[in-house]
Amino acid sequence: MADPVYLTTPLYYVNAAPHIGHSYTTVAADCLARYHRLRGDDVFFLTGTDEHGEKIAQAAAVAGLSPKAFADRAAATFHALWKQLGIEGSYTRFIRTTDPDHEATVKTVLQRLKPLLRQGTYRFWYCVPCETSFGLSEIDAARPACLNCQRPVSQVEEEDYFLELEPHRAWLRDVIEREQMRIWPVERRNEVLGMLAQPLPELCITRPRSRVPWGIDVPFSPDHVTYVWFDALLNYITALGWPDDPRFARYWQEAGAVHLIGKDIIRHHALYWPIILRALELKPPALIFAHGWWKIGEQKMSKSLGNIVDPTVVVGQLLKEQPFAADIYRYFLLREVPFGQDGAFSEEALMKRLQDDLANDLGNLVNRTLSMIQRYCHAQTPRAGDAISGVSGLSAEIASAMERLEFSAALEAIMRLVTQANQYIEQTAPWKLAKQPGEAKTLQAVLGTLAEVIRIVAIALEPFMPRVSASIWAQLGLGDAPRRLSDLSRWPALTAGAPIGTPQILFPLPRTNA
Ligand code: ME8
Repeated sequence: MADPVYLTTPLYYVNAAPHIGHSYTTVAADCLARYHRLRGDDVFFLTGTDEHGEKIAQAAAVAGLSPKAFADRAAATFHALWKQLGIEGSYTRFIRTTDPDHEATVKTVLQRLKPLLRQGTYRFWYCVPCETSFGLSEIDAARPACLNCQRPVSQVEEEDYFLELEPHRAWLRDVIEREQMRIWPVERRNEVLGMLAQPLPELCITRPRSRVPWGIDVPFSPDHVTYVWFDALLNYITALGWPDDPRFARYWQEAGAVHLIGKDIIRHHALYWPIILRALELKPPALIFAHGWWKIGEQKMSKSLGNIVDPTVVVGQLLKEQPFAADIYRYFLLREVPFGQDGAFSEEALMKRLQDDLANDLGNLVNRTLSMIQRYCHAQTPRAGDAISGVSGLSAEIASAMERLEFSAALEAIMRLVTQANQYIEQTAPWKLAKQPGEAKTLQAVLGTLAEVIRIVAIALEPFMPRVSASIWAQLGLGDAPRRLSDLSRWPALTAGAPIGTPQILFPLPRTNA
């Protein structure tokens, strides 16, 4: 039976349209989900939207809509983007925190945890854009600014319910140190261990309805709604039908959750979340990967800062001449910056990847090979000769990179094989062989070898560029045959004599006179 895998993205706030940062986490999660499926694993891939809280209520008021109507519209924007990027249909569920099953889960959890909660007065600084509170002593009252985003914070005093975190500090440190809950990359793990070196303040998990009316009801207090972060984190178990659905046992307990997030929300995922789970007698996630930030200049790209690049503009306008625009964008995101580090987005960097890696290397390899098979082999797959040197290690290299979520390293390995195959074309010069009647067999073997390399590249690229992969597959004449990771190390695998499909230019570039 296939191994279960549970992968999640954050639930994005619906206060504004998604930008590159949001697409980054979801593209990465989709890539990982597709990789596991290619391996034959049984994947539950979850994404969705976070729809309660002050900042959504404020944004809805500005738009002149009810919070729910506003959230409906925003959730549709996320759906549309995932469709454009080839992700719709890959996720198992798109959860919204306003979904009835989620609201029911939150209320059940609150009832269960009630004996652990303390009611009291809460005085704090609050940053609405970050939906995050800070202790009174944490912020300089003379210049009250958010520790996260540096925007103004306001002081609040109210009656709320609290969950104690401090009694959990010792075991949580232990669980992280023993790698029972892995935090990657190591800089983020160290950051969390640093947080755990200090006493942990209580977590306030409610808001007075009088101040924040847009939230999930607290079943034992009509005057309160649930704090948006407490609500949102629970989505990860709602989606699996906690507590009784067999999917919960399979994907949470057996597989162990893999949460992909940005480093901005590491505290919520690596401190609050495992503690809430422990209070419910559930095990912590298996892995939290907190990737870096896409920046514009020195600043984090952020909806509330307004310095965003819209993925639909990149795909729909910058790359509008490209038949595989979304895949080019996916390739850029995953290849340009090692997962875990910060990166800068620029149009020049995107275009350079398109020109160098994709058009000149990958596109050229596929098109030259298939055109030559058409011309010299009656459009029939020739029998391959020996594999070129880069083939044998590829499968292990990809496995080891993907195990560590090093997407850029996996792509680098694939593109190295592409470069080698192009060099092989130059060395063997099939167009010369074609002019020498005595070399007909060699010509067939060379083109057969290249066809096998392209087959391997198409499989390996599936998680990263699913539509390009499908096109190469069709051009090889492989139609509906499944792509499987285990076939990466088969040589040869193509049926000699079978017809190829119609060659198509993958990445057409305008001709330059240079
Ligand atoms: O925090 N670079 O939602 P959010 C890279 N609702 N990734 C970025 C990014 C950037 N500049 N900006 C955003 C929330 N992201 C909560 C989450 S989860 C139960 C609740 C990505 O809309 C990254 O994944 O602010 C980051 O963690 C997430 O979007 C924050 O999205």
